[in-house]
Amino acid sequence: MKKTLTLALCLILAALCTIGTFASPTGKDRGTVGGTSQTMTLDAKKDAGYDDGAKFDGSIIQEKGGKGKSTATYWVTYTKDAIWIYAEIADSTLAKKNNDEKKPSYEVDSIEIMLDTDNKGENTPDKLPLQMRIDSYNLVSARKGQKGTSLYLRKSEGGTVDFFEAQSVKTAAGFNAEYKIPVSGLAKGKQIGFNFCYNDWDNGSNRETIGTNQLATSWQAERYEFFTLGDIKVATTAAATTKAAATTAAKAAAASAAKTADVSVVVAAVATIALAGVVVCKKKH
Ligand SMILES: [Ca+2]
Ligand SMILES: [Ca+2]
Repeated sequence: MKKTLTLALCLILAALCTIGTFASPTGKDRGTVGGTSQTMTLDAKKDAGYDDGAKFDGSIIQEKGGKGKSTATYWVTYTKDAIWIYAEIADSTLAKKNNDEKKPSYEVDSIEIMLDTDNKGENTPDKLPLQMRIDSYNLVSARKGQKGTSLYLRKSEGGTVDFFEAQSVKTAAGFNAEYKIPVSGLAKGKQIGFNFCYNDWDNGSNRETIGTNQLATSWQAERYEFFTLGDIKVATTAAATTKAAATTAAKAAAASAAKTADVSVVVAAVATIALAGVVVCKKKH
C-alpha cells in the first residue's frame, strides 16, 4: 500500500515536472533564428546577412475560404541591437492605394509584422505587441499594444513611428519590404513571439490575409508562435578570404620588389660596366 502511494506520488511529481518543462508562454516553437555580423542596409533588398538567420513561409491562409493567390516569404536575422526582417511578396493585383493616408491602411495591399519581444503572450498597453505595417506604396503605420490607448501612428499625419524603420519597393512580381526593429537585450536564448501577415486586397473590397501562423491575427499575442535567438554568426568565410587575398597580395608585392631589386642590381652593374667601357674607349682615343 505504502509502495503504491509512493509510486502514485512519484507519478504525480513526474507529470508536474513534464508540464513545467514543456509549457510555453505562447504557441508553437518555430526554431532558432541566427544573428549576423555582416553589414545590414535598410533598402528593401536582401542582404547576405539574412542567410545567417531563418526563412519563414508567409503563405498560410488565414482568411476562411481564401484561395491563396498571393505568396509571402520572410527572412529574419538579428544584430546586437536590432531585429531585421526582409519580405518578398508576389501579388499580381497591387491596384489599390490608400485614398486617405490618415485612415488605417490595412485596407490596402500591406505587410503587418507583429512582434511580442518578451514572448509573454500578453497585450501590454502602449508597449506590446508591436504592430508594424508597410504597404506597397511605402506608407508606414503602426501601434503598440492592442488594448491600450495607443492609436495608429502615421508619418503622413505627423505621427511619430519611433520604434522601427521600414522600406518597400515594387517589383515585377509584387513588392519587397525590409524592417529594422531596434530591441534591447538581444542575445542567444531570447524568445520572440511573432506573427507576420500580408493583407492581399483585390478590387478594393476583398481581403485575403495570408501569414506565418494559421491561428493568430495581428494583435492576438497570446496566439503567436515564437522563435529563439541563436548565436551571432561570425563572417569567417569572408574574413578568411580577405586575409588569404591580403597574404597573396603581400607575397606578390614582395616577390615583385625582390625582382625589381634584382633587375636594379643588374642594370646598375651593366651601367657600371658600360661606363667603364666608355672610360676605356675614351682612354683608347
Ligand atoms: Ca537590405
Ligand atoms: Ca492584391
